Amino acid sequence: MRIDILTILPELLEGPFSASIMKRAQDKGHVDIHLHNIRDYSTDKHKNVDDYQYGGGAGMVMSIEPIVTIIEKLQKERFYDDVIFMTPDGTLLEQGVCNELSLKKNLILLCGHYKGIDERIREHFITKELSIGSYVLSGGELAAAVLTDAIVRLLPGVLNNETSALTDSFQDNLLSPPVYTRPPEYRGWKVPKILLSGNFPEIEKWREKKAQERTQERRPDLFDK
Ligand code: 6GU
Repeated sequence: MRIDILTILPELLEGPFSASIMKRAQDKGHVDIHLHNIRDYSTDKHKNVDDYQYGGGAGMVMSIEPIVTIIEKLQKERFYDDVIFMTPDGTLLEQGVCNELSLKKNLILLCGHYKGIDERIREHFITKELSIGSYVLSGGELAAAVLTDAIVRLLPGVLNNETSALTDSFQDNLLSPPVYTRPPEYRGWKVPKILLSGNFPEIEKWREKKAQERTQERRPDLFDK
């Protein structure tokens, strides 16, 4: 899979992809992540990438030209399944969307900033708009990092059996049950006896019950699904 991220702050995205699972996924060739600095495509003499909005009002708007230049350059090189705009007014990101996107071959993620992007970019190039939650971030970069991480960990070969994405919270609309490791007792706080019993069918039942209780308590919206 290939992911091209269009941003005015590429340095914000270098960190999240240079460690742990995301780094290994790239090193092993499961994903190819390319960062593009929108400013490099500005033809403005000051390398501006934003401008005042027509009709007046506070807040700058990201200009159409540099963004269209990169998108069209990339689309000439290969077919893109989706051109995704990261914006707080997009569709709320959920596991199902991540699962679907993990099956695609090439994606473009555009990180929004300022008051937004010239609406004509959305009309003519954007195929999906995604938000990562009901709060406002300074820009779409961290959201793009979240989306990329959520997709990449689903790619075959990225996780091993032990960390398999199939047992993640949300894959079955259930939160994970509590987990414990050694020691069996710490300051008098004991690990539930059942987990030390070696009775695996009973342990599985216990985990299922705890997962259901936790989901009902914390995320009744998921439980109803
Ligand atoms: Cl995708 N962008 C911004 N700027 N804020 C957000 C968001 C995206 N998702 C939630 N808040």
